[in-house]
Amino acid sequence: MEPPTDPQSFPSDGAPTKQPPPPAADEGPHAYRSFRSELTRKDDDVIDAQWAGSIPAQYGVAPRVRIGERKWFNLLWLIPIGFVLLVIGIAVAKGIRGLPGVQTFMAEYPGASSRPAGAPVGFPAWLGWQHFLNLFFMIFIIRSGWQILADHPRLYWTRHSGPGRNWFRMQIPVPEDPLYTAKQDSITLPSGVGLPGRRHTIGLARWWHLGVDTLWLLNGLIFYILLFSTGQWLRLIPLHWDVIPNSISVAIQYLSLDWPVETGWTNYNSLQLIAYFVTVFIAAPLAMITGLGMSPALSTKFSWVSSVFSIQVARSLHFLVMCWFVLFIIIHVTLVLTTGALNNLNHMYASQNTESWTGFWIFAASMVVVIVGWVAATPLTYRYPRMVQRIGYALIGPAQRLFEHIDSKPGQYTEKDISPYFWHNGKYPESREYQGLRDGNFANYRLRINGLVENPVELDLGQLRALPHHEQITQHFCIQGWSGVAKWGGVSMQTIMDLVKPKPEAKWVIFYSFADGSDGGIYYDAQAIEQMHYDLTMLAYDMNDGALSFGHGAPLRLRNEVELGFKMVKWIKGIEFVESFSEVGGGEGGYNNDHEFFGYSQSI
Ligand SMILES: Nc1nc2c(c(=O)[nH]1)N[C@H]1C(S)=C(S)[C@@H](COP(=O)(O)O)O[C@H]1N2
Ligand SMILES: [Mo]
Repeated sequence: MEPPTDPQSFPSDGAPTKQPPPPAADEGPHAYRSFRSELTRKDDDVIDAQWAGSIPAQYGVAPRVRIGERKWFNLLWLIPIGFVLLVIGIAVAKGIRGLPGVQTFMAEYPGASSRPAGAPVGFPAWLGWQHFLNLFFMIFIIRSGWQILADHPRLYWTRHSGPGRNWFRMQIPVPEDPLYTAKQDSITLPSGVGLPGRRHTIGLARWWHLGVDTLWLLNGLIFYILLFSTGQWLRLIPLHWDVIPNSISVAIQYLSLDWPVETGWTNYNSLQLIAYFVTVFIAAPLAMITGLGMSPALSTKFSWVSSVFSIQVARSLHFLVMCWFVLFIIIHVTLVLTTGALNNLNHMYASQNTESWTGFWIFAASMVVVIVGWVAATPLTYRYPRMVQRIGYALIGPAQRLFEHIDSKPGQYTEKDISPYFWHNGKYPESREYQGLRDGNFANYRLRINGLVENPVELDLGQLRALPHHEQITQHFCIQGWSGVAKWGGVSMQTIMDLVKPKPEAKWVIFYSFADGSDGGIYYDAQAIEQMHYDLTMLAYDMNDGALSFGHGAPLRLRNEVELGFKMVKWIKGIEFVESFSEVGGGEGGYNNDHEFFGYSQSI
């Protein structure tokens, strides 16, 4: 096909649509004009009632788990059930403890493996510091994690995250409305629980989560290094099979309310040892691995892993790891405070094995820091969201940037992997201009591609369809956590680049939508030009072998499979090549970045 050089050479067929405003005299033909003037900055960088288009609070339902096909178990029942089980456990333990067989067993296995040769006694100061930092970081990680979960309050074991497939939900069943969006599905958490707290603050929650994760992992790495270089690891890893009978013995002692003598200074009891081992060496690494398992860039790169271990398996496991940590914290704190609190607090907070109050006061001071951090985090985020975004990016950016250059191969999915249900998301176009085009079956649609290119063009759908056809079956990763596989048909961005010939100074590609974003002003997103050359970056006009539907972005949307869904602009009206996105819109690299503090690139 001859590349159309004169943008005016494709006259409209005269259907009644609202014409774009005539070009200003100094801007030349409208094909050369930018859509930048239709963008808005965020008025005020604070979070208040106007947040996310004044999204109203919406409380979900108490968490519940699916049993069988359609029965749901309300997890609040675990509270009375747990209590009854505890009472029964105590009765059973008290009953059997006097039995001769049990007594012989407990005499043989008093509750701890012998202290490994060479294992140090006591706790060094660094351990106390790391213990505190770990706790401090985890508060923000867990709270922001809950906020992220609340943005799509459902969990699945399959990548096809459709209605009825969730095994866990904190939301009513998905309504019938075919255009119901994942954003509508998000819920509000009770105040003080989620971080930052308001409904749909996932952008900021992610900076907290990923930013503090970086610090937590760094702390953990130092912990591992020190553990292994000081011999402390000997106290934290079960080295003999007798930990199993010993831990059963300890469980009987706890449950029968005749507790084992606390010996943590020299040697943990076996149940304690197993709990610490699981937390340090299984749960913590699993938290990181399952976290990374949700990354679009890594999932398309390591397709052999993600084909089995899908984003939803990762997300569900990530949630269960959180449950383990929360349960651990509750039991651990209870036991620390009930098995000789002063002595225990001295161990971890004052590195001494005495009954003095020193450890208690250091602990109390550390709790003040924790409480202040807990209480201040939300108001601080509401007042300085841009700062949270910047600091979060400074912390996680270096790791995230490693994954931005992943040009994945097609072929991970086939027709049989296509999801029966694909969530809708975002704000639908409402403009008369778009409505007119849609009424005319997009006959008057023109895609305007300009900016720093040698050959600006306007293409109608016929011309787009005449370009070499590109097809791919890929998985969508929404920042909110849902996913779905679809087959996309259209034009590779490489083909578009060959046609328009970007100038060397073009570094970013802006995609403009017909639709407004939630705060007004049109939706747009900036994409790194490097990613526009990738195999899996395309403009789609077809989805699952039919023309792209209204809800999914008709007539044209972007697919860029190394990034999260919000970057894939739907209802595209224009593409502009620029040197830097800082002069476009609010200057942050996209609508969600300007208005909801997302990042300009989100490969994880
Ligand atoms: N114009 C526009 N494009 C958009 C959005 C939007 O709000 N407006 N939402 C984005 C988000 S958050 C996602 S997850 C995907 C959803 O695409 P889908 O509705 O086809 O699933 O579109 C993206 N593109
Ligand atoms: Mo999304």
